Amino acid sequence: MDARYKSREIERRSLDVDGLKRSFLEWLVYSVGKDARAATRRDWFHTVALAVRDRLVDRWMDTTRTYYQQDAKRVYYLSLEFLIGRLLTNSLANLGITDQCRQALDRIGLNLDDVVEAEPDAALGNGGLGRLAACFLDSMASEALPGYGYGIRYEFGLFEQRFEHGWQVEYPEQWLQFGNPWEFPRPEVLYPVQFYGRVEEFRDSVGERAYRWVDAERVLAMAYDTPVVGYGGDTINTLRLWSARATRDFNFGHFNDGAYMKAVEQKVLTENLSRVLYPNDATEGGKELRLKQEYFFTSASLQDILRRYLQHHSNFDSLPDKAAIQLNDTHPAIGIAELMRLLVDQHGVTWDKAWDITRATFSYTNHTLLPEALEAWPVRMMERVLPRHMQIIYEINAKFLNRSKARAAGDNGRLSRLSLIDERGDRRVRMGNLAFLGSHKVNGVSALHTELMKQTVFADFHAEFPERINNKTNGITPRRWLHQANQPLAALITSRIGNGWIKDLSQISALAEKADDLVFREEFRRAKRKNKKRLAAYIARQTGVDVQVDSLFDVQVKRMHEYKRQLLNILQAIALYNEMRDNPTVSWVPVTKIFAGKAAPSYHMAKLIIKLINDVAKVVNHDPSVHDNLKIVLLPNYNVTAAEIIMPAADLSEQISTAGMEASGTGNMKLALNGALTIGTLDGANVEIREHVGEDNIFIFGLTAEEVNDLRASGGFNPRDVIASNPSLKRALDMISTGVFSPDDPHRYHPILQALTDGGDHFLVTADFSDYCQAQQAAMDLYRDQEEWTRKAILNTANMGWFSSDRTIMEYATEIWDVHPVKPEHPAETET
Ligand code: Z15
Repeated sequence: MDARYKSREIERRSLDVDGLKRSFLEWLVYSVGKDARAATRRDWFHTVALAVRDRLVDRWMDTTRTYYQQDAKRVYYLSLEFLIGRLLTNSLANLGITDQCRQALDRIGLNLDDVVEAEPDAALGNGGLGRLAACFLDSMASEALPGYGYGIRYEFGLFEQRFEHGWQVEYPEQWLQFGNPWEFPRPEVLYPVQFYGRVEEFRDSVGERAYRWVDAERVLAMAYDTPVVGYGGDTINTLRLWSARATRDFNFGHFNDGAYMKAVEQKVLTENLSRVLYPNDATEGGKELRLKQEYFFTSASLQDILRRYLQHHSNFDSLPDKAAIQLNDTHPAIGIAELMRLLVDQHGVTWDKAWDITRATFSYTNHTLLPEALEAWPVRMMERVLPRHMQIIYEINAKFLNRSKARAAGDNGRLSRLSLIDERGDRRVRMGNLAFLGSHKVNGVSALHTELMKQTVFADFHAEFPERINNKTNGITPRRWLHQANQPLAALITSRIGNGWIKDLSQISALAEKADDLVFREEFRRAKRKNKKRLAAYIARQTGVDVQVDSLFDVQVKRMHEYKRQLLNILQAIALYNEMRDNPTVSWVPVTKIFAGKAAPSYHMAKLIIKLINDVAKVVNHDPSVHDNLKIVLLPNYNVTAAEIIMPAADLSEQISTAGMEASGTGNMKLALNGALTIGTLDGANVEIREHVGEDNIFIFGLTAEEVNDLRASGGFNPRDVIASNPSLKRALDMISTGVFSPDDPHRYHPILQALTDGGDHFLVTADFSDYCQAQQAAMDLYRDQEEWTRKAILNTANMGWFSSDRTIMEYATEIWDVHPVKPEHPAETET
């Protein structure tokens, strides 16, 4: 044991069962302040979390100190979202003390699984983009990379979704209500962030033109740190989240009677900045508060990064050698103008030098091609909220456009597309263009998406900077998504190939040869069945629907979005329902259709699709004529915690977006890694999943991205013709339009039918319907042959190693960031 441990009265570091047990009892009494008889499940969760936290603090400080002492190059991952979920299971597993903790709790008469259930799900993100950031944190720590996450400590995470009469209703997610044992408030780490005001021009000491931002409003950003435990517990990195605080003027101000209440009101308004996460996934609202959130956390993070850099350096020349800053989408792209402002206005660096440093420091990840998701802030708003940044953006733009090849070629169309300002209509700042121009590398998140970036949104920039765009196919952490979430399968895998796969997922390919082993197949099926039983119990608890464990679990879990085409899935469900009723004597493969996902509160079409799924489910689930061969469930409040139950239990993974529209997808990876077969279009990372798992082990259907593009370009698609020529589609749509699923309001689904017909079926639901139904039929047919199905499922798990976020993060580290693993140094540890 560490020599440091012994000198302490309380064993805050002991990793054995007795030490843990003593710690729990100490913490319960002296920190939670409860007697064991009075303690609730939540009290025990706080107790255990605090005791576990003790066991990582030393190594956390060792990690931070080592980075500091070695002046290591750090990478800073700036993200408006970190969808981290619960941390207790994760901390225990990565520290390697799950079993000890379970036993220690046993001895107190408690069950670890119950304690785990008392932790709120930290939902500081919407969907894929936020979860990717969380997987990257895990991988950076596990690969010993000096990586920091920077974001916002939202008081309210993503809303809680409930269904009332089948409609989505949103409730506030109060994850901090009972305190957060994982965070360390840092009231001394405080930076001012300004808004509004105006810019004054003046002459500096050598007579040069210079600018200062005056009369601005000030907010303080206060840091909260959360340790990020790498696998094995050696590296423990930091996630630093900012919370808005009113300036100290308030605390020290003295007010006459009227002014006091006004000042308090002002304080509350100021602190609203970090109150709530915007609930839109891949759509942009253009709200001023959102712009302020983006600038708030970006500015605080950059000030913190520069402060850390200046501990070892006296000028900024080597900033790019010591700091890599990754922009997770354009949300922190204002950081490019902010770093220019800090360097030029605050630190007296010349413009050209500052620009070289900025570009060499930043890189940018694009996550979508959807036009509605591309941020473009009105110039009038930006001028008001961030007047100095608007000037800087104009300056960057003028210098760039002056030198661009497009100008040389006299190509004004191209020049206007390259501009940072969209001059059409109300003038807007194109944040994607700013991010591209201010970065040395720009990446897409799957091979297909990266190619489409080159051909579409960034075609002109790609011509101008042909080396800048690169691909980094997304990945997922095998720790959370297999080792922790799927313990039956994880144990089975380890029993055959050892546990090296947890750290190096490429090793999982050794399972491929077990696909032909009948005993292994049987055990693989048994693990899946166990997970399905757990999900069935969860479904029963959440929805009251009883599902057959041995039915085909057909799963579509993701944000509700038209391009993801939950509508295609539910239409196929209606068609299958009709077939089952028409042919009651056929022996059908029992199918359970499982949906889950939130719709943005203002996305009416997505909310209507939720209601449709719930309405169809009600009819189908109560119809005795299908003999329980079809069940449909829409689980409420999909989040990371629900995903951890769902992913391991799926047989079939629905990845059915309109080709060309899903940048990557990552749920597709979680499901395939857990042994689900994919039914999907050639979109996003599905293309690469097919290459890895093999085309015989995946159900691909539908138009390709190129075909979608051609079809839309030719304008030669009439959904009415397609519907007329497909009786089962026509029947399904007629049932919806005649109110079979909504007898109380037969016209309820008119907007959906409208979109599929007169609306031109933008997402090509009708165009892909028939091919999709055939692929579904192939899946059901295969499911009858459990041996063959299991063989393919095993090959999916075995061939998904490449999709580890460890692989992704090491590609970023070597090809974009130039950061290297740094092993934490532990001061004088002696064995006893
Ligand atoms: C988001 O979750 C994604 C893209 C966005 O532009 C925004 Cl604002 C949110 C998703 C993509 O839709 C998904 O395909 C991708 O896998 C994920 O980001 C991570 O790259």
